[in-house]
Amino acid sequence: MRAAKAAGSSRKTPRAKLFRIKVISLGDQAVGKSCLIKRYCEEKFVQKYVPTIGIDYGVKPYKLGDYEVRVNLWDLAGAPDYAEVRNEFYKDTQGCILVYDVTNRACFEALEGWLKEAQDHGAENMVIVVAATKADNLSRKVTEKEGRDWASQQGFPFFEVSSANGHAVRTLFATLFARMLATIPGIPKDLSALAVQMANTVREQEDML
Ligand SMILES: Nc1nc2c(ncn2[C@@H]2O[C@H](COP(=O)(O)OP(=O)(O)O)[C@@H](O)[C@H]2O)c(=O)[nH]1
Ligand SMILES: [Mg+2]
Repeated sequence: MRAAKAAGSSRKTPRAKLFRIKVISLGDQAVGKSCLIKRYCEEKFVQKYVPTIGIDYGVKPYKLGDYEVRVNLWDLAGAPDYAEVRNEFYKDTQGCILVYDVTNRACFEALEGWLKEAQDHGAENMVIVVAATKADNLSRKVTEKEGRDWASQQGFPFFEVSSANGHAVRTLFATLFARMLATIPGIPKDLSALAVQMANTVREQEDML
């Protein structure tokens, strides 16, 4: 009796089944890649620009039903001299955020080049979304329609976001993760269904703000 009780009390609740997914961000320097990751992972925003040297990294675990999904986010330095570092970090990547800043036309035009680089590194295996950052800033040089049209020509979801006030950041990530979990081999069907549900809930919550 006592033995059975001891055995029972030492039994831990079963661990959530863990899945790791990897996301990278691509885009010109200073478009707001690190801030987007920081906003999502830490719910923080820093005004001061600290250029990424090589790599910036964020991790965000979240629970979906009986599963835990651990997202590893890599902000790859935009400077061309970091090409070697970027090559290494394309490996095993299942998701990619193409980032431009709505206040800077050149970085919007640079998206083609970034997409080409991603394609050269196996983008056919990646889920890609487009993030138009700094939507809070009034000195805009790229209209929402231009961004949306470009993304839809490529077949990518599009989000205007602000890391400064958090606008649409959670929706972007939840949508990206739902798409990734629907395509990564070996992901259980119920987990991908939960991710879609979560993306819909987050979108509804953010739409109401
Ligand atoms: N107003 C505004 N500024 C932003 C936003 N996101 C980033 N920034 C600013 O843009 C600069 C570059 O951001 P950072 O994330 O380091 O760019 P990265 O080089 O692409 O990683 C920083 O000074 C940020 O404070 C945003 O959503 N709104
Ligand atoms: Mg950075």
